[in-house]
Amino acid sequence: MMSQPESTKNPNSRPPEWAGDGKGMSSGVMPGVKGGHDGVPGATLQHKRRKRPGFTEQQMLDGVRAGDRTILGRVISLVESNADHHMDLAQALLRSLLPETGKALRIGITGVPGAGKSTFIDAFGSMLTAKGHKVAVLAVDPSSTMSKGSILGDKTRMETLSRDENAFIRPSPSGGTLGGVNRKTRETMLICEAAGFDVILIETVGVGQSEAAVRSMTDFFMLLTLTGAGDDLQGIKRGVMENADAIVVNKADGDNLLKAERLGSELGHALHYLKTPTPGWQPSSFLVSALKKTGLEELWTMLLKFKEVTTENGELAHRRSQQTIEWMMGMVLEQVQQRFLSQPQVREALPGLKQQVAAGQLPATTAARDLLTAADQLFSNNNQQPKGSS
Ligand SMILES: Nc1nc2c(ncn2[C@@H]2O[C@H](COP(=O)(O)OP(=O)(O)OP(=O)(O)O)[C@@H](O)[C@H]2O)c(=O)[nH]1
Ligand SMILES: [Mg+2]
Repeated sequence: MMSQPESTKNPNSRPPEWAGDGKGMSSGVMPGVKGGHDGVPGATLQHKRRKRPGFTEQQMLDGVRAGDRTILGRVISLVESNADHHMDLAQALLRSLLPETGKALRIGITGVPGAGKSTFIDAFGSMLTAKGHKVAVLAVDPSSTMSKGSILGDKTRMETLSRDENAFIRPSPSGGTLGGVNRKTRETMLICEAAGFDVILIETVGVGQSEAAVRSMTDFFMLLTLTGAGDDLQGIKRGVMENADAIVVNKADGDNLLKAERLGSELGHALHYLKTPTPGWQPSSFLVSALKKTGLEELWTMLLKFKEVTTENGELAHRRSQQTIEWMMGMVLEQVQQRFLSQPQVREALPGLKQQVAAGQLPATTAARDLLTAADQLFSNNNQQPKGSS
């Protein structure tokens, strides 16, 4: 990150506390306006601003390990930051904490808006904390950057859990790209595990890409569904069903109970004819009411069974190592793509080549080769042509 030239810096500003010596900060914090607020004279602030204490790396490590919520929040903010010096520190912390990660059961929850995911997580999470578990709730919702309202923004829907000291709720990071949100959520999950949370619930909206992201970071993937609103058997995409380790029909209460029971048995039947996402595990359907808190115990019993079966047959360990490798490769490929597309030669040549390809004047393969040749310096080492590039 570029630091601002000294001459343009406001002499009255200082780096924020958490920035250490402030190197690399492009802006500073201005002292408050005396005797007024927002330029309104006399409207003095009643309360004193509490200074955020700075923590050393060791204090942060100890704090996370001890489950200190303030420090946990601070470390997650570092993980979520896009500033290079925060990223370096976050990576150092993660590296030290890595041996303490991996102990939680990681559960992904998807479903259309209004399926009752937040209500369900509130009820299910509260049941688990009552059993002595520590529950972390995270979200993957790339749209939250645009709409400003995260799916977890409505903490009112998780009223019980948000007041529970054995629960920790973190809304979806505003990371811009799905890749950014993806990395931040994964690393937040690891930090939460090091802090002793043994159940991680990750909520996502029922759209392809973020669903796939959550599937790729969890042990168990649960589809929460409901009757009506076109979300019956035909309404559920086969691909989503084939990804689910269980399908949970929510709102099985009141007038809706009979319909829910019918859908539940249809789904249970259908699941037997579909590909299963986890070798050695047969997905089935469940009925719950997040509102009336019914069916939740059965669900937990099933999740424990899943853990037992996949630990025994090695699938859990295999899935996790595959996920981590794919994640690493994903990050590399994303960077390579970004660097390639930002090469001046590529940026210069691309519009013209696209036009010619669209107009049918140039074969796509030729254009692709021309483009790669234009950017060869990106891949070459000491001007050596990479193998197979001709
Ligand atoms: N009858 C009944 N209503 C429920 C149940 N669970 C949730 N609801 C209601 O369904 C509505 C949507 O619930 P949410 O928990 O916000 O649903 P969501 O899936 O998190 O929705 P988004 O965050 O918008 O994707 C709310 O009005 C809830 O009160 C249930 O088990 N039974
Ligand atoms: Mg919600």
